[in-house]
Amino acid sequence: MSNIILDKSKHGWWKSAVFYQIYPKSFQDTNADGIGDLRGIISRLDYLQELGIDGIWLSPVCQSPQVDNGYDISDYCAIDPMFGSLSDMEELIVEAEKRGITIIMDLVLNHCSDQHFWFLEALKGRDNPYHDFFIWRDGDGVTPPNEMKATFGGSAWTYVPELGQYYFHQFAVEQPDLNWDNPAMRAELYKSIRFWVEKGVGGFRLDVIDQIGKVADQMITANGPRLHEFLQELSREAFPEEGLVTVGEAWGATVDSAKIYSAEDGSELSMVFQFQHMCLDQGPEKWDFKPLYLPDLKACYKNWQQGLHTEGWNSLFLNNHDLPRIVSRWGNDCDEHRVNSAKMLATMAHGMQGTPYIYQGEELGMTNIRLPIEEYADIEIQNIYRERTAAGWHPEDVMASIYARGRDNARTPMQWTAKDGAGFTQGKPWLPINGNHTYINAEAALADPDSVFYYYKKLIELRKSHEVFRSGWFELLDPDNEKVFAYTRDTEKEHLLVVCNFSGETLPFDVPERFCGCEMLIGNYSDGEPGLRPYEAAMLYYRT
Ligand code: TEU
Ligand code: CA
Repeated sequence: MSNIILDKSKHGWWKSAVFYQIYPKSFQDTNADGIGDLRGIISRLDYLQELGIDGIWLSPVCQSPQVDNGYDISDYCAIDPMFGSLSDMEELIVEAEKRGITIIMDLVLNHCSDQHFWFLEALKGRDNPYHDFFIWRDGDGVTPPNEMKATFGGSAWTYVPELGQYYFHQFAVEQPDLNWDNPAMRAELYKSIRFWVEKGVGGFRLDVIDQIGKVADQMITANGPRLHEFLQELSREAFPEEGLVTVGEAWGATVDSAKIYSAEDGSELSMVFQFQHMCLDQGPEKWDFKPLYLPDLKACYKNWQQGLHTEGWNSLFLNNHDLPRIVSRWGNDCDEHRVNSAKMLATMAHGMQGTPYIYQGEELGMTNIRLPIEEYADIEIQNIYRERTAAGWHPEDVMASIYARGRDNARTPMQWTAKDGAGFTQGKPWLPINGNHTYINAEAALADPDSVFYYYKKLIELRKSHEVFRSGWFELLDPDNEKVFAYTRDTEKEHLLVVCNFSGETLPFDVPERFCGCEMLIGNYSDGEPGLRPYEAAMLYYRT
């Protein structure tokens, strides 16, 4: 079956699309330096076309000292030489387009790198024109302006003795926050966005976009008072084209604010990444994790599915480069259940309303990894290990948190083959490759008609050929059931039932009468036995 190619000039085309996230450092290396690169992505476009995706969200490839793997940009209009050249990027855009794939770049607009020309200038003096591109407060180097903490540990204020001032940073010390209250700064950002639009980029993912309106003095990070004003200006100045797709990362989004972000008039963004479902199995901090209570997840989805229906647009994701692998988190990554639980989770997510995002390796059922602390590369992991052990935590407990929640779980190299280097590199990979690449890899998946890969391919095809996925109304069945997640989607003409067993047990399940005996669109067990077997998932469908 050849892929259905969407008309991408029209507002809203993304409602029928499925995107795929590439974390370039870990996708495909072509020059044996152990780091993925743009030519590597070009060489794998046929694979992505086979999967059937419409667009690639490419994590940052701009010039960067790589303190936070490219989320610390030192030049918004240059490609980091580690990834290749500007002409490689241009070739990627053209080659992807030939295969019906749009490139979506990652914009990091809340902060930049401390090596950016703007910051280097800002350090030269209070009168420098770039000084006000950042957020400064006078101080003595002993007591920071307030108690705010940075996400990657320590105070959110770092002192510069030469200036007698602190600068504000919500993330690492090397990621100074940009001052959005300065219109000259905003205008510079818009210019660099236009640079990429003119190169043919089809859209953007906007890093921590809900934090650009921060008010450092009032300790406000997300959802600042000028946030929506800034977003509307950004949209007017940088994204005037109808067909550009924009997705904002917004940990602080609620159903109500998502309606504003994704308003149908296109005044802000196409959609947001909201994280309420991703926070259900953690304590007040992400490192303090607890088991998922399935009724909470179901209630959360119900709230979003019904809340945004016809009033906004959501994204659907279970993984990204900051999150642990979903099959290890909510599925079961032991050999017996890995494949079925990976398919079950995909069924749950892809049956809903919104635009699905698949994170590299998710379509293979890639799993979490456990490494000794010194082998982790992530700045967040290293910092939390240092902070918690210094505060008296037992190292084993800290490691347990890192195994469960650490970002490097998602960042180990893509597993292409069973060979040494996993077909990812011929050199030494920048982060260890998961040992299970000997049997979890793309080559094996492509040779097995029952693989997780082909299951995702089919889910993508179904979304494109059945309107109900795009517009059907969501109803939750059996909300208190702790092991089964079942819901329906209905349009006037089309009716869909999605059933997912989140447990390793065989359970009874009564198919609602109207779905009895109707077509099974997809399922992870091939025969039609009654009852729900371990991690069984199915979609039943009829038309009226
Ligand atoms: O992440 C935003 C964010 O707050 C968290 O996901 C963060 O990465 C961390 O896991 C919280 O514990 C975005 C990017 O996706 C992330 O990779 C960057 O490190 C971060 O912004 C800073 O740019
Ligand atoms: Ca390389």
